[in-house]
Amino acid sequence: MSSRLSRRRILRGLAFGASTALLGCDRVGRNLSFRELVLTSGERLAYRLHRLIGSNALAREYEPSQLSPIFRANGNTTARSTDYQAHVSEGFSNWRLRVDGLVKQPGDFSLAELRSYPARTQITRHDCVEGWSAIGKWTGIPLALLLDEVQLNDEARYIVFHCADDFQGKPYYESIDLVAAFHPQTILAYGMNDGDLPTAHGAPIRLRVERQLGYKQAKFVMRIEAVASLSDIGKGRGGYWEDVGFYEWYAGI
Ligand SMILES: Nc1nc2c(c(=O)[nH]1)N[C@H]1C(S)=C(S)[C@@H](COP(=O)(O)O)O[C@H]1N2
Ligand SMILES: [Mo]
Repeated sequence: MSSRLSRRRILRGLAFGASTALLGCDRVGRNLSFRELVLTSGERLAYRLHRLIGSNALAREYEPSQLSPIFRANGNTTARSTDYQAHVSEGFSNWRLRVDGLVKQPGDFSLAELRSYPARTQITRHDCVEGWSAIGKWTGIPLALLLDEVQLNDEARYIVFHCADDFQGKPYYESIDLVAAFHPQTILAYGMNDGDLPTAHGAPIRLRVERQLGYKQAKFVMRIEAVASLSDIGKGRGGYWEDVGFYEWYAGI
């Protein structure tokens, strides 16, 4: 991330924070310790500022009239694995979301079960680091509801999203801290623009973590894992692109 972008993020973080009361929460407060992460100095500063002054700030939401007529699909637009292709042909009726790791009640959730929870719908702008944005409408289950269901252990610090797709055999994955995980706009979306989430956009579910960049919005999520440290996953940097060394783990906007 260029220092210019980092500075811009910090300024935006300050603007957010100025209008936001400091909200304390024991669970997410613990997450302020990020010493095990290898962050660049600009990233570290942006992370600290966002976390200290704007933890619960909401991303801007838009009106239906502002929806982008075309929302492009980016990165992988399907997963090649035979497992995933079978789920597509079965309409995801036999698909289950595995939720495990540092949780008291690991579980497997069908799409129907995920849809049975109170849903949240939000119209937000997706910003890809490659330089394009689009406004879309997302409907899904707040991640906080699911995490409350499986009950995190005290040691849990990050939530990892394991995806069905890969690049040259390396699976796509992403991770967020607990502040982002329990943020009210963080949802597992099964709906987009009033329809089912299309395959190209990550069916059956994709993460929406609205205050971060596009590559954090994991598509084709198959398994959610609560962990104490990111170091044992992939190359230990918290995501596919982070491991490649292209993008930073903390992608606050
Ligand atoms: N599983 C998976 N998730 C992914 C990607 C991907 O290739 N695979 N690409 C990321 C990137 S870089 C962006 S910009 C968005 C694109 O989401 P969209 O296809 O809905 O536009 O998904 C993100 N999540
Ligand atoms: Mo992206």
